[in-house]
Amino acid sequence: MNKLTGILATAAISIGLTTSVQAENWDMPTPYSDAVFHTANIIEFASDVKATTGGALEITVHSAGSLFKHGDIKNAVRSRQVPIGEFFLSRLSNEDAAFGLDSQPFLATSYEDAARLWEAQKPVITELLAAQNLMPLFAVPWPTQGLYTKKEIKTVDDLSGLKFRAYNAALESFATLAGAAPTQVEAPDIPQAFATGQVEAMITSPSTGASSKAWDFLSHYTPINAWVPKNIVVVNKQMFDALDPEVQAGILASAAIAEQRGWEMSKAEAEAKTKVMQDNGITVVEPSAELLAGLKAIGDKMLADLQATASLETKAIIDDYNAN
Ligand code: PCA
Repeated sequence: MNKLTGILATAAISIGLTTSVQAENWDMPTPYSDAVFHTANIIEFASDVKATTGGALEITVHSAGSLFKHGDIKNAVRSRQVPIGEFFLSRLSNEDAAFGLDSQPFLATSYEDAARLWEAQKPVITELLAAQNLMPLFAVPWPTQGLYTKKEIKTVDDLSGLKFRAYNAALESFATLAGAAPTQVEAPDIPQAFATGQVEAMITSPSTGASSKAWDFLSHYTPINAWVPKNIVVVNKQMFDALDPEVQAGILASAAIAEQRGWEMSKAEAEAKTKVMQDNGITVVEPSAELLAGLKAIGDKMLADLQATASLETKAIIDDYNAN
């Protein structure tokens, strides 16, 4: 028995699987396609929940924005249209800058940084979400974010005027400050947006580069390693609180395992998916010192702007993170 099966078996025994419970079914909307490791991790989470709750709770995953559009998932959970869902955490930065810190350029750029930042963010985010009757279950990072273009980018000036795909407000500001013209496009719509000329450059992970087959529509990847953003899975607190304590324990045990497994999957992806892109003909270019300096200057400006308006709690996250 491996460690994971052991933990699950212990959880299953501790909740007394012999008692017959009325099985409950939960629909779970997620934004990304089945080809994405986050979705694979969530499908395993759902199967772990079934095991740890002795079949008392079954979660049906609806991927790629098929049940609710990405932008509607949080409110669907909040309003109890669904009990559970996944979304890109920094999308909530318009509610509070605390949610967006993992997308602040060059604040946390490695998995170690990202783990420390999540530790610092978690208590504040938990409280902010609780005020909306939401509870975080687990958060998993994407690999570091790199630059995708149709030509080599040597300096920030080379980005000037490019139609740029964005996925949140921070990336939109970053692109604007770099002189590019951002447009919001959801991940499953990337190939179409490039094919129709709506966009011609983007910043995202090697995972999304590979799952959207970036080689079909661009030629260069520059690993600027600018930030490590996370997806979060949240549950409606009222619906969670209404469950039997044993079922709650099964969900929490499965969530802890999913978080650990997700971070490992993400680490494995970074290199593997960069290779997939290379194998498909994309040129991987190490960023020039000049490009990095220019992008970091934009990050500095964004951080100063963020700190000028952030709440005391959010500023404390940054101080905590920088102190450790
Ligand atoms: N992929 C997602 C979010 C961050 C990432 O690496 C996307 O591009 O939408």
